[in-house]
Amino acid sequence: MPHTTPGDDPSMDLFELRARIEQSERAILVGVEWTGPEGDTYSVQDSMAELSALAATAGVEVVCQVVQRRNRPHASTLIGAGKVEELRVLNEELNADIFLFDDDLTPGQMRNLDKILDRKVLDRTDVILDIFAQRARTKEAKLQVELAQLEYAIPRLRRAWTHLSRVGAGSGISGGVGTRGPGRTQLEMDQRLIQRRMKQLRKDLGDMRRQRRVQRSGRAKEFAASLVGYTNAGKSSVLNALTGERHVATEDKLFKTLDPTTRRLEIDDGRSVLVTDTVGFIQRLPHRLVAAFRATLEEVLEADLLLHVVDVAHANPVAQIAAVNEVLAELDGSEIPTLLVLNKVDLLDDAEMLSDIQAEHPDAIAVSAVTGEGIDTLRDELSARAGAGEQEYEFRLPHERGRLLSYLYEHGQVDDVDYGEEEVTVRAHLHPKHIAPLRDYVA
Ligand SMILES: Nc1nc2c(ncn2[C@@H]2O[C@H](COP(=O)(O)OP(=O)(O)OP(=O)(O)O)[C@@H](O)[C@H]2O)c(=O)[nH]1
Ligand SMILES: [Mg+2]
Repeated sequence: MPHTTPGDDPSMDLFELRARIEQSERAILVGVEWTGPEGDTYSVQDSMAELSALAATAGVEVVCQVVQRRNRPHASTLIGAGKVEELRVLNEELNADIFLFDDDLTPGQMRNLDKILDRKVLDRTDVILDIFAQRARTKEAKLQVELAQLEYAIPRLRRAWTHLSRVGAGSGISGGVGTRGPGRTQLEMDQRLIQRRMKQLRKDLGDMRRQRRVQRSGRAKEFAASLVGYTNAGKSSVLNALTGERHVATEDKLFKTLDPTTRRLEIDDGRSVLVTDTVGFIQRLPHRLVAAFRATLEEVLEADLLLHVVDVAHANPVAQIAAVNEVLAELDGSEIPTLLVLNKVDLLDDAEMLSDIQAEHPDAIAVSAVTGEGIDTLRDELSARAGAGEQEYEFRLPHERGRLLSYLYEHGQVDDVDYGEEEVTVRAHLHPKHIAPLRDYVA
């Protein structure tokens, strides 16, 4: 389904566009620079820049950013009481609609901040869930988002109630950030009903997953690669560059892609690989979201090879690589062979960062999905990996077993076919794992 944004759809009603702009909410972002013994791999500046991008993606205008240094969270308000009061006074002037915290807040902290600040208080997870709710297109993605929202909402139910009575549940755009998506309308039910709904969602998702597994097992086992990586790293762009088509929508926004898309890539005569593009990762990806999207992601992780796409033009690609590896570990995907794809090299002024990463990962391939640089090398590497472990065979197939020849075309690379009187002689490269139906015909 095509995705459109107000900026790129010329047919969009100007009226509607203006209405959206007028309704866009204004937020004050609040971050904490943790100075405790653990520190943070992600600097507070990077994290706030990312929160700002998340806010923009959710359609929220950032009016101001406030950072406090602390060595541990304040139990009841995360930041100190003096800072909270400072925020309240600041907002008498700015009159923002939302306080958006970069750190996740406990239900208690949210309630307390809510009361003192008298504005909508949201955290990072709220915004990520909101973006997912806005972007979910397929039935499965919608159910997964709803499940994640409900799980996140349950302990916060009382707070949600007061908000919903203020803004009107499920009213789409008018409810504003943090109130969108099916999950929010469900909040009007009592906790028991929500539990029942969650049970149903888990069952429906389980059914969908089983159904897809059946479909998958019927399919030929082709070499499969999955694109993984930080959100906005350029995964969809790399898929488009590899296939030479613009199948997958790309945008300079976070979490553009939610649903997996698979394309067959013909690499050289006969051999093809399946490449799947999917949802991106982010530092501190909400655990509940990972849990809800586990089904989607598990399928992605059944790949023979992961193409881990990295935006080398980003301020801190090394931290992003680490964040992705963390999520992969959480999903038990660390064991899958991985090829690092260093993308956006066209944006680099100095190659120092690139050579640092390459020193650490000598197999990494530098590419630009925009200029096409390095894409052929990536395709060759895919071809080599897909062919790795194949052996050369000669088969003598009886004429009536023509199906086996199709099987060979599908699973291996056919190098030569000679139609004799008695039989067909075929020379082919094939992985031994596909040899079973052909074993009797090896020459
Ligand atoms: N200059 C440059 N821009 C790129 C390159 N690859 C991707 N981009 C841009 O980066 C932005 C994100 O690209 P996407 O392909 O949507 O990234 P993604 O990883 O699929 O992002 P999500 O689906 O949101 O996780 C888009 O604006 C792309 O045009 C590249 O090699 N060079
Ligand atoms: Mg994408």
